[in-house]
Amino acid sequence: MKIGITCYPTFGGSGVVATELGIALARGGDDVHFISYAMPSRLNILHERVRFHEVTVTPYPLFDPYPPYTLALATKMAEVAAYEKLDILHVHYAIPHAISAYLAKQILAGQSLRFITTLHGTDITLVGRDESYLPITKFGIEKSDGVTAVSRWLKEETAKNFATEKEIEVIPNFVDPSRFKRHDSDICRMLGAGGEKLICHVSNFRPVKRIMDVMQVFARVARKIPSRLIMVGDGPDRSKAEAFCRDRRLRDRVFFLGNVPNIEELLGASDLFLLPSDTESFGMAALEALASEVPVIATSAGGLPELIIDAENGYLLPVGDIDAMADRAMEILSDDALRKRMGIAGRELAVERFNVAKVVPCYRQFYERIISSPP
Ligand code: GMT
Repeated sequence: MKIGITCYPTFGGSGVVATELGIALARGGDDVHFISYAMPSRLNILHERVRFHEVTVTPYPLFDPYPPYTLALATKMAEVAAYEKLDILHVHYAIPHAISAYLAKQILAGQSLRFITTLHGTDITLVGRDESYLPITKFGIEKSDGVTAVSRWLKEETAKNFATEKEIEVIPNFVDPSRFKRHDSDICRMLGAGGEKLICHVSNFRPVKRIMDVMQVFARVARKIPSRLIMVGDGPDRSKAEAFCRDRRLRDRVFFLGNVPNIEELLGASDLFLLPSDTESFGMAALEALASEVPVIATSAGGLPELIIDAENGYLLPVGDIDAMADRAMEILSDDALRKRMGIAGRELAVERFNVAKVVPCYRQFYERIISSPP
């Protein structure tokens, strides 16, 4: 099959899922064409069946300060679909990708290009709900030939927020358990954490991730348990969190590593993962932690209960309940047997339910169904 994939090329979850999906499809024998404004950050392999097509927005004085990326993307999608004879176009994150795909389909009226939109989270729960984008997001969803959501919760939110009856297939995010596993890495030594416990957080540091809760939890834990915190990612709340560490004299215990590419080594050496988000449609980084045998403490928000089973592979707590999170963190970090038992349970769930080998064929079957359905 010849598949076009459009995503945000940054370190965000939707870009990660889209890239891993494309790589897995190419390894399975499909031709995959990524179409975006930059090479996706996780596209760090050379594969004969993977191509990247860069979207450039030609500058023109009248376009300042709003160059029409959506239109340039639609044009590139139509061009790639026509010349590469794409069977299907799969866009990740509804805004503006579903609209560009819809336009590309109109441009290629004779070729009957089908497109699928995968909803990831904030395209539905935050930005897509904003009045300024709601009608266009709903339009993009309803005009898609197929729609998938990464969790049952996100499917329900979409139907509710957009008052739509569009059929939505739930295909969860996935992980490669041969890559995300316990790692004998030098990372603890590098961070100077001899016998100390390692706590990890990975995100884009946006307000929805509540990274100040991560700081508050760690400040409480560090008082009682020799431990260090690794903060992976970058974003608007980083400065505030760094200032907190300076004020609390935690600078030598908290490491802001930025957007590091190979997070599997960091996760695989961690003892605990924290994800205190306000809302989370799925929680890709939490799944990668589970696969790495790391217990997760998260909020009982959004789709997180679909992968974190309270008291089995971690703990689920109310949003903002920092004291309870700190108590549970100390419980796990001070009881090696509990930490290991939870770690093993997390990996089992990741391998059984969210294995790349199980989930990617679901996408492929969905493509086949959409391609063979009447226009
Ligand atoms: O909003 C973000 O944090 C980034 C966003 C994205 O689309 O890049 O992440 C969303 O998609 C991920 C992949 O499906 C999910 O694992 C995240 O839970 C989801 N984020 C939120 O719902 C906040």
